[in-house]
Amino acid sequence: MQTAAEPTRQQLAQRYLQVRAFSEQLCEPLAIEDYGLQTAVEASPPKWHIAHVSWFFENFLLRPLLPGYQVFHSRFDHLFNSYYEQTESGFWPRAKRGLLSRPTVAEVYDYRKHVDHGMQRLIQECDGEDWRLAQERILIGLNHEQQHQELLLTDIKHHLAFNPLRPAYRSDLDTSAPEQAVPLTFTAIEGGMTELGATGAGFAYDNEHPRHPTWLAPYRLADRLVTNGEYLEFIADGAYANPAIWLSDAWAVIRQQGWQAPLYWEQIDGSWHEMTLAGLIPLQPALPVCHLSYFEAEAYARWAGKRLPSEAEWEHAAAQRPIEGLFVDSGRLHPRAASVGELSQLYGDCWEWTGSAYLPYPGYRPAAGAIGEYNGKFMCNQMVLRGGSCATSRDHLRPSYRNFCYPHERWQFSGLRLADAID
Ligand code: AVJ
Ligand code: FE
Repeated sequence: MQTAAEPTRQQLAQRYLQVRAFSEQLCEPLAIEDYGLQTAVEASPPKWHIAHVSWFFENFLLRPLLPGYQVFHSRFDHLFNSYYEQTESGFWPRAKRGLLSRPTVAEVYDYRKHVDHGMQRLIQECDGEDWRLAQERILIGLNHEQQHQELLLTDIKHHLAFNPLRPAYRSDLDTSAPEQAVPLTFTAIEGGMTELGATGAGFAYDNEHPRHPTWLAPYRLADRLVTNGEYLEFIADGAYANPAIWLSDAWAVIRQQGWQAPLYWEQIDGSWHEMTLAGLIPLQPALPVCHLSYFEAEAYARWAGKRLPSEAEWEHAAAQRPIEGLFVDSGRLHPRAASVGELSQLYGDCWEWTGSAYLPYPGYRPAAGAIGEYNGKFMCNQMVLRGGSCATSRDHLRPSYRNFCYPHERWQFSGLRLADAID
């Protein structure tokens, strides 16, 4: 008998097709020339993403679990393994993903078809103990592909913004905003004993486990994200020229990189513009500030007399609320202005930097083998972001979801919400 939580083979096959189709849909606006670009070490070529997500299914499902499976190409495991050390193949250096004209885009789509074919067969034929494992891994593989769908958009934005023509990914996107943001208000939250982490209902990554108790002092969370208009005041106050405002590591990056504003902001004839997936647009003060590093989010919060929420504070507030907001499903691909009400924009729009280091929860154990490298080995020197963005799929998120980035990184759709103590 199937339990409610366990999809049937047919449901899984359908889900697989849906998720795979969305990756291809996201690539439709691309020109062939766009597919191979890598404009930063962390921004991979679209062609690589398309191949890597297929490799993930090939390596973790088809090779170990589908009898008679023939790999599409004997070297693709080397080219499209991202970072898994516990494999025979090793991997091509991340920084050089953009230097490979072959396989061609057409060949990468053929690879994709080959893997899809194998996966359909696996979903029909696999059984017994193998099927248990396969089901688990298919869910990881689908969630993995959804992560790369967000990265596809994030990286395409980076590649197009690098180009002085500032080309649009799609010129038909709605990036409109009201003249003024809703006033900044705060919601008081009681705190006390609470639990953090995945509840066990539905899929979660290993880094959301184990669920564990934690204590929270009473706190306040802003009812919306910090806006471009507010961040402009920070800039106008001379923030980027004032070392007193910044953490030491932040100031070093600011000096070295010459940062003067968030990523994708530029001044044209004295007026601020912002590069978006719809191309370059005048900066709109009511929209959330996006593409900030942790360094900028943390400094802004302190400058504003506030602080970043901890991930426990964020999750405690979010777990009691519906997962509603602006996701990739809307097709806007740019954050929108907040609406009036409590804790607007909690999900979607922009990932929210928290003040929490990305660390294992008490008792966390990564799985054995290469699959255990998925999240666990990154639990050092990164910070947690919560809530998803306008580039995240709605059904990829849950209250316990933990994203993570290095504190200087700002190419993802990352913004901030202020927090404060109750006095
Ligand atoms: C959670 C976005 C930091 O980009 O490495 C993709 C997502 N994990 N493939 C990353 C991920 C494995 C991950 N981030
Ligand atoms: Fe990956």
